[in-house]
Amino acid sequence: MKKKWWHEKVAYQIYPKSFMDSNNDGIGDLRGIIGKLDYLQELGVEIVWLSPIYCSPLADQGYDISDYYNIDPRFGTMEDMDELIAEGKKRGIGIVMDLVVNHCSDEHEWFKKACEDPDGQYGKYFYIEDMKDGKVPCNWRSYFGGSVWEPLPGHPDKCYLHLFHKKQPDLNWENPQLRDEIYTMINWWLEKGLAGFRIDAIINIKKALPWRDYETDRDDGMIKPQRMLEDAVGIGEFLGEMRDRCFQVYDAFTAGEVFNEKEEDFPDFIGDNGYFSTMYDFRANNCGKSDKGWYDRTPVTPDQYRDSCFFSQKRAGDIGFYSNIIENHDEPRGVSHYIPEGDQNDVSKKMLGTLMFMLKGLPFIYQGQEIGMENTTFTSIDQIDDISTLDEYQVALNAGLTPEEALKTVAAESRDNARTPFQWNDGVNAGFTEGTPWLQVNPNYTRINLESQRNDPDSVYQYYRKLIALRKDPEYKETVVYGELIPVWEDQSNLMAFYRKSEEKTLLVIANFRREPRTIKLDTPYKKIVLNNCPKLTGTDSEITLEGYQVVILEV
Ligand code: TEU
Ligand code: CA
Repeated sequence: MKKKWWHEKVAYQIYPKSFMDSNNDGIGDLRGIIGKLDYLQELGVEIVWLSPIYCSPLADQGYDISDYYNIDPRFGTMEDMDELIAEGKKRGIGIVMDLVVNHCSDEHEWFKKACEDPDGQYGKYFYIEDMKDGKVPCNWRSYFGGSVWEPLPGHPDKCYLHLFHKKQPDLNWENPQLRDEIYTMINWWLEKGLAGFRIDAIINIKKALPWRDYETDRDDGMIKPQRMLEDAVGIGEFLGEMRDRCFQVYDAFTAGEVFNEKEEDFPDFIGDNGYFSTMYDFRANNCGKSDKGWYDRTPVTPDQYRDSCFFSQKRAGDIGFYSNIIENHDEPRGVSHYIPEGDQNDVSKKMLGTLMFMLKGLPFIYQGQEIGMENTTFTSIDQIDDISTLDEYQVALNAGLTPEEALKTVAAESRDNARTPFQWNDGVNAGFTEGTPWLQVNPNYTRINLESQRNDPDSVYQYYRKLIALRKDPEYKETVVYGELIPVWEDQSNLMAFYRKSEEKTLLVIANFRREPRTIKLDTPYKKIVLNNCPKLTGTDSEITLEGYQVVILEV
């Protein structure tokens, strides 16, 4: 594996709508982010990905772009963006934008023109088909529910494809002219000095053609798009082209949001000269998911968590770097999701953080994770804004759950859990805005907020700073960043332990992933405690007793 400029860094995801509101309209914005750059520098992150801020009707919170070349006025101006890039650079922070090119918005000029003239140039930018006897071309279900086909406005005899929401028409990557448009746009942004892109839902750009029905997986007669992806071949031609014509030219950092890639293609994605620099490891997040919907999801056990992480680690091996996460804007908060109720506290939060940071790969913090933000409470479906959650609520009702049960299941999984405003302090609206926040602040902000943690050496925040500092520490850097990962004691339930081994050093990470204490006999005595999420470590240098959710990094 070739060493890359970004390997040693720590990355951070900002969800702009919920980070910091500078003008009190209730919506986070670019000036809000600029005002918090010093904070991000203090934390120690050097790559910052912004979820989309382009012009958008915000049907899917900006993942429906109506103009790739402009900033949505709710988020700010192009001058603000240029300033953010420049101010970031001064602080050693590279700004990464979201690249959403599987689809655009139905309010994009291209789509409007396609509706005007489906047989013209812009009609070919999309997938537009004739209805045959009122029937759509195939039985695929959109990721957000319902058919992937929607009647084309103004042309009731035609329909267009949308794998996501009907306000997100899929772009036709088979059309070289469309691909040219996209590459020009990417390079226009890179030319501005962006560090790179996070690349949205990218596996979906290659469809299995011609359209065909598959065997249904629910009572609705439809089938999830993932089935079609199994049959789609040739995505590499598009991704290789995009790399060569855009990313490679600028040595840009790219993080792919890749699901459902083919096993044998993995090295092509993130190996040396891969399509992307890195891709997210979603294996643990996907544990317990059900084809039936969120309501049928089962909780992730500590052993499943560990096995998922180790599986991915083995897969990435010496090929490339995964980006490791416990949560993002599409997931519930990691601590609420992976730690049983009653055990969600500073100790278990620090444990999850330590495991994430000590896996091989690029640690990617999601905003608020560093202060231990948790899932919020939803007492009514009206408090939920997210289209995916609203769809899953309907799916749960259709399956026969009562409204109360349906709300309970989707509240635990809702993407809005991660999208509540950042909790800066215990003042009005957690210091996020003086206006009315677009999504309610988590009521626990008086207890969990940055201000109360900033000067507390034992806080989750200060612990994350230590994790980040360890990754940069000249003494440990080589081992933490590049050391081989060797799992140990995998036969012990609720224990996640592994060595990180370089030529100079060996570190041993041991996490007691349960409430009860446990005693562990080490293979060799340890020399030093490098990090500990509890005040002390009981035992001797070769036999230690860990408290519930205690994690230690030992030098052996
Ligand atoms: O997500 C793509 C995706 O496939 C999953 O995240 C999933 O469909 C979704 O979370 C269902 O709840 C990306 C973005 O991260 C997400 O926010 C967007 O909604 C989606 O693409 C469409 O652009
Ligand atoms: Ca604002």
